[in-house]
Amino acid sequence: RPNRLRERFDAGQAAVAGWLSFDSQYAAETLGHAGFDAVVVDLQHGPFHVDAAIGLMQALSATPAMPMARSPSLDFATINKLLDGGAWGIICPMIDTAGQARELVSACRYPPMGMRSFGPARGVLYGGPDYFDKANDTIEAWAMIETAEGLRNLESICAVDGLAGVFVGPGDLSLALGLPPTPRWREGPLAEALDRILQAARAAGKRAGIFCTAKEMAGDMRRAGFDLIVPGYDSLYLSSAAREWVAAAREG
Ligand code: 3PY
Ligand code: MG
Repeated sequence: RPNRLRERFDAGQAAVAGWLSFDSQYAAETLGHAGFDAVVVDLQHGPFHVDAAIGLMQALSATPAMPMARSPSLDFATINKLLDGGAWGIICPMIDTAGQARELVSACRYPPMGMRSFGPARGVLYGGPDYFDKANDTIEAWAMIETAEGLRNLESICAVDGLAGVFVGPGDLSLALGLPPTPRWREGPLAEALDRILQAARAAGKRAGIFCTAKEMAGDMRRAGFDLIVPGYDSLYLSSAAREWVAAAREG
């Protein structure tokens, strides 16, 4: 399977990922065919658990987009099940310390580099017979920076060996900075934090990703140099398009 994130990164481009919080294989397939390099199945805020996530990743496997998952938390068992279920990368919320980032990397890697248990289930069906040989190198572990403690420990988190990158949750990060959760990314404390995160990731040779709640934010973040851009999410795509259609029908 082509690793679309790596292809983008190697070409010096940003990767663009979709975000799935609907427990719908049809929605997963629809997003998977929309042009994204990857689609992230969100087990933290999406209203479903691992069993449903496997079906969503199966649906994504039938599309050009790489299946990824946001784990509900830093939980070894759940992360292992998601990887065995075919996730090509894990984005883990609320990483506060380098120790937690090391736990995340360890859960994503087979010994001797980590503690992942062998039993790749549909990972091998999706990834192919060389899954074991390639998994430690190609599976991406991303630590979310979105807490006050995570921001304090940013440099040591970025230094963790094997971490693919840091991924910003701007809603929680805004709360951590004492701001309302709707991100104001262009100026003020959030803008300063984003700049700091980007610089710290660069200095450590890591990638930086960010969840964007507006189209303008996605473009700004790509131009700022973020490597992995998540422009919006399924329910936002649906509600914003629906509003436009309603307006067109009433006023167009
Ligand atoms: C945040 O903005 O806090 C996120 O975790 C994005 O889903
Ligand atoms: Mg968050």
